Amino acid sequence: MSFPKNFLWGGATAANQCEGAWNVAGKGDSISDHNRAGSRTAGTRRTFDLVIDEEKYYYPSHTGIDHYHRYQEDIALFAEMGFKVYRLSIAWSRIFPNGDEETPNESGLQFYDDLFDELHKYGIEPLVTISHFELPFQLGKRYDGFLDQRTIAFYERYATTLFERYQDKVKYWLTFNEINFGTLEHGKQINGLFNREYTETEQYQALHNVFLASARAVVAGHKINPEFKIGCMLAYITMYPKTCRPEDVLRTQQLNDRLNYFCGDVQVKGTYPYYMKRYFEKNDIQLEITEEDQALLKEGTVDYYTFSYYMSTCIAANLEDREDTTGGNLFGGVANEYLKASDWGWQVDPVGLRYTLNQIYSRYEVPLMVVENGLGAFDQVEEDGTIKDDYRIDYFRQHIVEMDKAIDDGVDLIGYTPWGCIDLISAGTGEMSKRYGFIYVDRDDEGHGTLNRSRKKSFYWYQKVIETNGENL
Ligand code: BGP
Repeated sequence: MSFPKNFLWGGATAANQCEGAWNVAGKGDSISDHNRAGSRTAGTRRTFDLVIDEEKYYYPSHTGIDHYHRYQEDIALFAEMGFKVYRLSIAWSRIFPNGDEETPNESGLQFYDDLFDELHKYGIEPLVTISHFELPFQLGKRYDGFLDQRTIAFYERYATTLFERYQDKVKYWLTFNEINFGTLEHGKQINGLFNREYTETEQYQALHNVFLASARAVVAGHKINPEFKIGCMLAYITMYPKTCRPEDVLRTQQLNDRLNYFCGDVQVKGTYPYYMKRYFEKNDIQLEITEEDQALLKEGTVDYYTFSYYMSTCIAANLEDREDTTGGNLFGGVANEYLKASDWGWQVDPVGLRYTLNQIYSRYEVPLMVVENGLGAFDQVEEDGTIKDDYRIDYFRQHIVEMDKAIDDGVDLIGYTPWGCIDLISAGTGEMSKRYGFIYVDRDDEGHGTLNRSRKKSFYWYQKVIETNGENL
């Protein structure tokens, strides 16, 4: 086994999918509180069907799994599994309820202070996503989110507030979750674009402002504490050519550049890559990128690279330019006949993880972390209360084997935080029944249930994995 001694084993969640307590202690509403997620399609379910509705609140983030009130119990369970690290996000609207206030909300800050203390009690290192799909709703409403440059300053104030407050409690930070979703037609809402129709120019301008916000945070964070490790986070959907026809291979390269590489290139290398400049020219996308912006991007490059990995997809030459993503895999593409899919159509590809780790590392040569990976599945509670999720154990075992091989290949992989280590609300479907956890939460899609926690079979399995540093799979 090649896992280094200090390898960061753990798990990951996001505030809006688990905390609940959506309007408690001064919290404002966020875009996730207005997100009508998850329309169903035959047999499978759609994901990231983000529709923001101004008037109504759809998303079950209101109660989540009530982690806000039960975090002590949950952290005790993480500790029992032996977590070295716990990836969580801070709800921006707990700290700045509308996003544009001058002073932060003290009770919001206090909540995370207590949570970090609880983690440190067990020697668990927090890994904090500063913004995970939950822009304060008013920033979208009043400013069109990141399309307005003022939002960059609001984000910087928010990030700086966190850095100052938690400088002795948090070392690992991520500026934005799955930042490359902002390149997708159906992903622009995460940057606060939901008031009207937006042009592609506006969409990329908003994303540019997100890059600037991230860079400003990196610069500010390093000033506050030079020990901080501040990273980027991308949704990486590995792409293979459908056939070895050169046209398919070329098309794969083009889409892979734009959807997988682009944001990482900006955040790790600090410059816009040539292929995007050409894409903008060809599509009449005119962005305002000043010399100052360019200098800032260079200065604010990240310390490490993290990504979510759930699936790979296949690309054929005749696919449209902006993908139709309503099929199984999130970035579109066609099915891979050699792989099986989850119940939600995501094609499971453990070997692809080794390939991906090598691909990313050869490009950047900075430390990598897999901060999301996992199998969304329907779990069955037996009469005696046990949950025998062998399918989940199989999934993780295969992925961990491939991570091990990637480390052996020479990749500097420093940690692994499986997604939804405790069952939570799915971002894509807005439901509970797409479960990822080692810990079961008694709650159904309609919001019924005791919210009691219980250990699945995979809980004990992962505990052994961590205890033996990946030896006992
Ligand atoms: C990622 C998001 C997470 C998480 C995960 C699983 O894209 O960063 O928030 O939800 O996907 O997706 P889903 O919940 O749709 O199964």
